[in-house]
Formats: sequence, C-alpha cells, structure tokens
Amino acid sequence: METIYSENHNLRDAQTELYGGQLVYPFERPSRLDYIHARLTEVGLGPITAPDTFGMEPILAVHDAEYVDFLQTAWDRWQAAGFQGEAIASTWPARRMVQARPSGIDGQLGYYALAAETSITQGTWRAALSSVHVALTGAERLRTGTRGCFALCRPPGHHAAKDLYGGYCFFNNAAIAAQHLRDTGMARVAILDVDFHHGNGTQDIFYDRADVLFISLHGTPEEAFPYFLGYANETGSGAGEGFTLNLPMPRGTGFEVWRTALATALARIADYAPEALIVSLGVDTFETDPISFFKLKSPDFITMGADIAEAGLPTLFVMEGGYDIAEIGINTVNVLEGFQGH
Ligand code: Q9C
Ligand code: ZN
Repeated sequence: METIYSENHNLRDAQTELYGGQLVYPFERPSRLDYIHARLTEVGLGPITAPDTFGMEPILAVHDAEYVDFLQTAWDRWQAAGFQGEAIASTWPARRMVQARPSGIDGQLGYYALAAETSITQGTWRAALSSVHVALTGAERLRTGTRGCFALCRPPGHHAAKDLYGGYCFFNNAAIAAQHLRDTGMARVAILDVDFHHGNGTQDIFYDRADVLFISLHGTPEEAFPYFLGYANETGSGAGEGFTLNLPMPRGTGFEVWRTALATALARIADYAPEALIVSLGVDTFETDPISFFKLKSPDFITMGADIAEAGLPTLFVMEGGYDIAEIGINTVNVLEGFQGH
C-alpha cells in the first residue's frame, strides 16, 4: 500500500497545550509521525510518496473563506498585537450571546475555536495546508483504481468544521478528500471515523447531505471530548436524515464490543453502496492512550483493518489521532497490514 507523506508536518510544532490547568508540550506533536514513518519502513508496507500540490479550491469547497483567511493570518496578527505566548482562545460566544465575528485577533480566536487546547503558532498554517494536500493526493489515487492508500496527515482534521478549529485540527482533511471525490465524479462517498473522539467537524460538514455518509465510533460525549456532539440521536437533518450514524461507547470499552459497533457501521456502509470509503484513522482507542478510555490492544488493530477490507471498497485511510507515541507506529501500521493482508 502506498503512503502519502510530507515532512512539512514538522512546521507545526506548538510548544503549549492547555491541559489540566497547565500549559504542557502538546500530545499532538511532530514525533508521532516519526514513529509511524519508521514502522512503515520497517515492515516495508509500500512506497512513501510526496504529495502533489492543489490550489485553494478543494479547501474552499468545504471551509468558509473568512475562516481560511483567519487561519492564514492569525499568528501574524497575534504577534502584532504584542502577545508573548502562542495564540490561544479564551472567550466564546456562549449561550444567549451574539454569534457575530469580532474585529480583533483575540475575539476572533474565540469566534473560530471550538476548544482552548489548540494553540496557533508559527508554521501552523503551512503544516495544515500540507496536510490537506496529503489527503487530496490520496483521494486522487482512489480515482485511478487503487484499492487502498494511506494519507499520513498531520495535523489531524476530523474536529475541524467549515469555520471551526480545535481538538488539534484546522482543516478537515477527510472531509476535503470526500468532497474532492464527489466533485470529480463519484456519486456517493462514505466516511468511517474510528478515532476515539467523535468526528464532530466531519459530521457537521455533511449533516444535511445524503451524498456523503458519516459514521463515527467514539467515546460517549457525556464523558469524552468534544463533549457537545456525537450522541446516538444525531442522525442527520433534511436531505441528510439517516446519513449520519453515531455509535458512542462507554469508558472501558474493549475490542469485542467495539468490533460489534464496527460490524454495525460496515453493514450500513454496505447498504449505502458508496463508490469509495474514507477512514478517519485514529489509534487513540489503544488501551494506554494518555487522553482516552477504550481498551483496544495492538493485535486488535490488525483485525480492524481486515474487517474494513471486507467492505471491498476503494479505501483511503486518513491519519487522525493517537497519543501513545511509543506504540503509535505499530498500531497504525497494524490496521494497514490487516487491510492489505485480507
Ligand atoms: N482530557 C484528535 O484525536 N483534549 N484530537 C482532550 C482530554 C482534546 C483529540 C482533553 C483532544 C483532541 C484528533
Ligand atoms: Zn482522537
């Protein structure tokens, strides 16, 4: 299986994440991809190719133009305002407040952020743009008959909505890839999100549409980030009614239960009969992930990949989360090997 990868992800190296009342070095850090890259090479999964470049059009097909402009200029504007640390949102349009965009950078951070843990820094824009190109290059491979491809994206994307960043995400790589496949001729695309966290951004982008099926397996929002989306009763709206499926699971969920939910997801996908499958691949379901609460073990990821292969669809794996860095390479590549060997 071919992997698409760019060293430009290193341009995103934030030094601070607001966590437990402290500013810590972020869980979502460059070395995550070093471990995955090393494991890909070690097992010889296949060629590792640099991304092609794309214009802004595929991004603007998903994201709001003013939001994109905000991301491009936020760091410079934050510095120009004289702030010393990394750019972090601190005030939100909460209940009964006005949902209007302020003019200054501090107000706009709160307007566009869905959470405070994600700092914007020097290099964030370029890395996020490169991550989109990695996903789009992978999507292009599916158009030309490839069975499986791995877009080794960083930063991740599934929490980003058309005009929201947070949860370590800026552009929704998987959603942009799905939209690109739609815009280049595919009638129906399915997105299966197996990251531990609910893919709130992806859900939101396609919520009122029937042409992109969204399914997410995740820690129940009662207890897990992003907290405010991902309940089982969210099933889509308007023309999209029935084309969102959420399968939230409780603390301590192990692979036996998780795999049953995967079977439910795959049955829905088979019924939908898409032309391609995009997998938002997070391995933060792992038993020792530092910020999550599922109990999957390393061999389970091989089974996961084999089960996904059973769908028999052209499949693009798009990297999302996973924060037990010492094991992230083995767990991620296990999914791909499971898929490939099946
Ligand atoms: N106490 C992804 O996996 N903070 N994003 C959680 C938990 C945000 C995860 C804090 C987690 C975002 C792509
Ligand atoms: Zn996650």
